[in-house]
Amino acid sequence: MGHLRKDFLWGGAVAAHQLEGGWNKGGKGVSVADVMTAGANGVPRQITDGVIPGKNYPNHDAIDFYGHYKDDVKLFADLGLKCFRTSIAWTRIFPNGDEEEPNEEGLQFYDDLFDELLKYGIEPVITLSHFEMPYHLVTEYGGWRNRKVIDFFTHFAEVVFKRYKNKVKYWMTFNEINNQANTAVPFFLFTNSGVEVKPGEDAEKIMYQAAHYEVVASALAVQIGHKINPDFQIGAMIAMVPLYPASPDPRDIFKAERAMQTRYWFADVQAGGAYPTWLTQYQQDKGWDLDITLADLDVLKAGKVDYIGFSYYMSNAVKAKDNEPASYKYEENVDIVKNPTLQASEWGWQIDPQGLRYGMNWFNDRFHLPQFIVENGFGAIDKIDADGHVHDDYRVDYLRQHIEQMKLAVEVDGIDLMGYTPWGFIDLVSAGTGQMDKRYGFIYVDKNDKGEGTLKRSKKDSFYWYENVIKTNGADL
Ligand code: BGP
Repeated sequence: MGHLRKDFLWGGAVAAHQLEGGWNKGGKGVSVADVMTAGANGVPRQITDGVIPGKNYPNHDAIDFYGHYKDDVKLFADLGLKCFRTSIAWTRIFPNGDEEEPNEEGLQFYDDLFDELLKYGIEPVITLSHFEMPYHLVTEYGGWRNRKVIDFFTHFAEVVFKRYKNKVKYWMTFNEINNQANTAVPFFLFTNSGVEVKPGEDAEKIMYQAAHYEVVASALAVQIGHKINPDFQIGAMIAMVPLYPASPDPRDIFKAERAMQTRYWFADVQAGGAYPTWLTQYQQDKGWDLDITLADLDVLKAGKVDYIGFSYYMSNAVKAKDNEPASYKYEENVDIVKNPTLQASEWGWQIDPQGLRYGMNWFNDRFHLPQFIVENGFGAIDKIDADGHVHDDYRVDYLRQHIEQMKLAVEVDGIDLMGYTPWGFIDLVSAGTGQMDKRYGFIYVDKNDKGEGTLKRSKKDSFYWYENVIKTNGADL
């Protein structure tokens, strides 16, 4: 029977634009996150072309971690965190993205933050681009539609790898790079790639081109990073949402297979170093003249990641259409059906702890690499009770059940797992809704959807529970 590593990285995860605020402080430029409005009552977030007076731009101030990081890191130390996953805001380092020289004030901010973490023995785990890139690269270059952005990104990567080579060991390139596989939701392409699809354009083709440049950039970053410090561990970051067949009908089973292939080819490329045959064939059959060169394919082979980082929140089920085309093309907005065996959160995210073990086995059998669960958690509307505290037993239940499955994957299935960092362990702006009140935290932050509140931090019940989980290395759940 296997067991959790002795130095298992129990931690917490956040992303720069969802908690830092200070969107125009310290020389920072405008990022794609800064031009997105908050959604409300089922209305999705809007992608704007700038800052519209009177609109709610929740990422501008977020929870002002930029101004509170010292006190916050002290709280993280109280919680007992072994690691802290955040991202570097690309726009703090290169405000426009295409400069030669970095912004020293931005570099200094992360130096100070990493020093503060290391002071308490908390290891930084850093994502280079978490749903974020300079907005200037969108307006001037079309975001990741443009091959030039590979150079801008690798320059950014090289600068931060060099600067923090003695402070940061664990890195990831692009957050949830595979979310953009769902081209029916414009939000994903914009946050992943800084791409806006114009009427009449083929979103799918554009996605495959942009994603190709990103995987090439990611593979180059892996090579650059290893040269700067051979001890770096540089991972992929994949959103794992297992897609089950809706029934035992072989057509549903093949549909689910194609759905998994469509969502996870990014892992084939980043961890396996090559495109899967079905996709190369599909792209050829479409007659797309994609800019994918032989030299790029060599880069992909030479820049395989060291580990699979992934998020896990839910699973889905898919059903074949009556007249499936030979391609069995998977379209998320059409092919997903409700799984009657599962309950869902208020946002329709189906709760499936065992799906975590399934996803881990799926990755393990394909790539034989260490894994790192870098997001997992339960978004809910918390209520402050009469005693002034949040009693979030529902959150503890969710996490306990998922950690149990994670342990089975390690102990029974023999999977090598580096760590576990629950998402949004301090309340922050939701990426999907842009709201504050979809909360994941163990630490409550006094701020509501309208932007009102004192920003005061306080401990929820889940804080004390997780503190004990870490203390007992997961023995006491
Ligand atoms: C992942 C993202 C995070 C995050 C989380 C929860 O997709 O990597 O940035 O926010 O999901 O999603 P949401 O905030 O929409 O509830």
